[in-house]
Amino acid sequence: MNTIYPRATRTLLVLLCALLLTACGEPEQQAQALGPVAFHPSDECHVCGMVIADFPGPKGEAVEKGAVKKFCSTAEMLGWWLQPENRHLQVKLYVHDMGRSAWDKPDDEHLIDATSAYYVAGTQLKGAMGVVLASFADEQAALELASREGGRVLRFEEIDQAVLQLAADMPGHGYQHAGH
Ligand code: CU1
Repeated sequence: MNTIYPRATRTLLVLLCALLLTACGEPEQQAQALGPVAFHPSDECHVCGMVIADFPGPKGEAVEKGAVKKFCSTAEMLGWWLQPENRHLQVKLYVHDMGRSAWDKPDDEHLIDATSAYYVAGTQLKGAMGVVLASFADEQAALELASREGGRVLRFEEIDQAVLQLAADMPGHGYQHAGH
């Protein structure tokens, strides 16, 4: 029966439970608040230190609470992310949607969640450091680029060190990160 707790105490308990539930929901809300930030002309790549704006093609960024790391290419960001010491970080990864950007001037208005993007590898398009991975929000746009330029479409989960090392095997893409 309901005689164990007086009515006022029961009301308090209900309120307390509601508060606890709200508190549990908060970390997720904070993570979602880590939105993309615009690139500045003087921004340097977190990995190679080069000025990001000097290169064509999509860029990447890793946004965490109070810090943003920017990368000269999607491949550089993914290479950084694949390092075990970076995997535990609570970061949100963003890349340019090239379906809504000119290749030479990726538009910061169209930075998208890197984990749900489609990536085209193996085109002859020019990018910055590492293999060129053209990123798209829309699968159809990625498939169209792949059929036009050659290449294959990959999801975020399919990109590993082997994909990123393609750069070293292709003529004109001799760049390789030693020890990164
Ligand atoms: Cu770089």
